[in-house]
Amino acid sequence: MVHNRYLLQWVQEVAELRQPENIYWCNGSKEEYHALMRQMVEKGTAIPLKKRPNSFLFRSHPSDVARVEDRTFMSTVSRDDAGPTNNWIAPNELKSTMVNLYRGCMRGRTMYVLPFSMGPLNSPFARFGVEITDSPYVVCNVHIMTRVGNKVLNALGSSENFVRCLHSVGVPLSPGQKDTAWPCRPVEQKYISHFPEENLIWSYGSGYGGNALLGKKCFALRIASFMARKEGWMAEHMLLLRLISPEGRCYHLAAAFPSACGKTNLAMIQPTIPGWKAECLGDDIAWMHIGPDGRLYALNPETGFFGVAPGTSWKTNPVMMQTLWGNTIFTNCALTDDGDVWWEEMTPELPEHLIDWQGQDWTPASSRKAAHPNARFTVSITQCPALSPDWDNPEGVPIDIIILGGRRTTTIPLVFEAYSFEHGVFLGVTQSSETTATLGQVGNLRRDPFAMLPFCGYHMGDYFAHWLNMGTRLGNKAPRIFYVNWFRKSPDGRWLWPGYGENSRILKWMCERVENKVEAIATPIGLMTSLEDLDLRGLDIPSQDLRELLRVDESAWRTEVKDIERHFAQFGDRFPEELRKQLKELRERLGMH
Ligand code: GTP
Ligand code: SPV
Ligand code: MN
Repeated sequence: MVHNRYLLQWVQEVAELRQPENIYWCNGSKEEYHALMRQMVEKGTAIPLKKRPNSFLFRSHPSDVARVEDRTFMSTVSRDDAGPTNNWIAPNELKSTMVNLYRGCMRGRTMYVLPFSMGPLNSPFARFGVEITDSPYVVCNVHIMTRVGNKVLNALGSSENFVRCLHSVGVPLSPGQKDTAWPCRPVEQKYISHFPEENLIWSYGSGYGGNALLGKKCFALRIASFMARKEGWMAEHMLLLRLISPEGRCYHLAAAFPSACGKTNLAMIQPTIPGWKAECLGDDIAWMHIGPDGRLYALNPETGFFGVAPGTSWKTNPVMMQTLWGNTIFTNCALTDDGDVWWEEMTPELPEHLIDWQGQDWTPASSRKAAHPNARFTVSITQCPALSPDWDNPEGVPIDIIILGGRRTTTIPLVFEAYSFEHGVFLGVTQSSETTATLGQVGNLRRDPFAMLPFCGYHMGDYFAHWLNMGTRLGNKAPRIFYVNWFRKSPDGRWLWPGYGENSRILKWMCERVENKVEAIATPIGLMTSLEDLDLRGLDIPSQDLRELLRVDESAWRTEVKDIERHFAQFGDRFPEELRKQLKELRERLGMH
């Protein structure tokens, strides 16, 4: 029995408008998960994989394969509060549009009510939500990605303090009508709407990833970043990692890279340098608070990985390959003839025959990809063999190092360090990346401040000020800030840096900087390492590539400055003066006057 009257009343209101055939309160049990999966197998929407225990393949509709940023809205009462980087519609107008879409949208379907917690239930930093959805696929995914069910309901008690997360695929069924394998609306009819002033999310028309698993980007980043600013903490698009030196010293790292730029891979790094070990704490989201000792503590509010499949292999990410042994949901991967999944670069050799992500025959002669480039797996973090014992520590872990980065084929060196926390914020504000399949268009340069461009729940100028303010509060206990770029290419298109496990060499340099064990070289863009101070033992890279990786291309940087000035111009009078000062200093160091 549910006693929370706020929840009961909301569920009743939602059901009145949306007219589901029945209402199912999720208890969060394994049995519930299996029963829903069984139903989806019977319907033909889930394909059981013979080769992986308790694992299933789903194929989405070809129009519903990734987050839809153009259809994502931050609906604050005042337009200015959403800022220049968010799509905005006035709450009244957006709600009236969506009420019309929602009317009767669950006819012929079950409405699932799924209480969940972002963060460990015993953590003072946990925040609760309830997702109402008509997609059993979403329920199963949220089961893996968060803490769900009765235990959350009990912890919530009679409190009104939960984020209302409403989701519908938007495809009612008339009596006797057969459902499609992946019901959804066409792109221009999808809405991923946030009402941060009301702790409310309304999602319509998509069943995929961040559009539909509302605890993730919608709540744990957009709504949470809004809460965090008000309450004095941070919700960031960051992986969390513990690095252990040969002497046994632990370092905690948080890294913000844009979507599909290597967070999951770095979170699971297997250091190639002798004696160093790594433990995974999280791969996508970090909630950070200032602890009683004045340091910055971070926790991962999720319990699962929703990771990019293509590119994951025994060579690049063996820890993830082990994690995926079973109990995994695969979406938009290819199916092998013996009943396993496959995706591009998973194996050195191409399979002779596959069923591709759209259900068509595929052979190496086919000119198209077998898996969708944004094909993903959903798997519990507890299956990760490199999981840190502190992954669900209710207080989080103290952060020593913040890493920023992105995918840049030119200009940005392999690694450099910020001169100060304020300079680090400047680096975050100017963070940039070439776009990937997560966004449809591949290869365009975009500024993605702190990898939060699509996820900041309020005016980005205020967000930058909040970062600076956190730095002031942290003072000399603030983490050190570094910038990395694993993605440099030669003019003929080769990766200049081997990446993956070899990135541990760069992380080691960062730890040595924290310990003041190595000097750094002052350059116009920041503090850099000499070649001698990088541990490159056992690595076979042409020295000219190494020099290129660490070169500050001043003329390219002067062009970069012009782009940064255009970027700054959009934020208007909420833009912190400190950042203009940082830009001025960069110009001066580059000899621009
Ligand atoms: P989201 O889940 O979308 O937030 O992505 P993510 O940031 O977790 O990225 P992920 O780790 O899944 O990596 C995305 C792509 O980058 C994959 O194809 C990886 O193989 C590739 N990648 C990751 N790390 C490296 C690296 O060090 N070097 C190179 N060259 N590629 C990398
Ligand atoms: C991302 O795009 O950053 C993801 C995938 O992690 S999704 O959850 O779909 O947003
Ligand atoms: Mn992500």
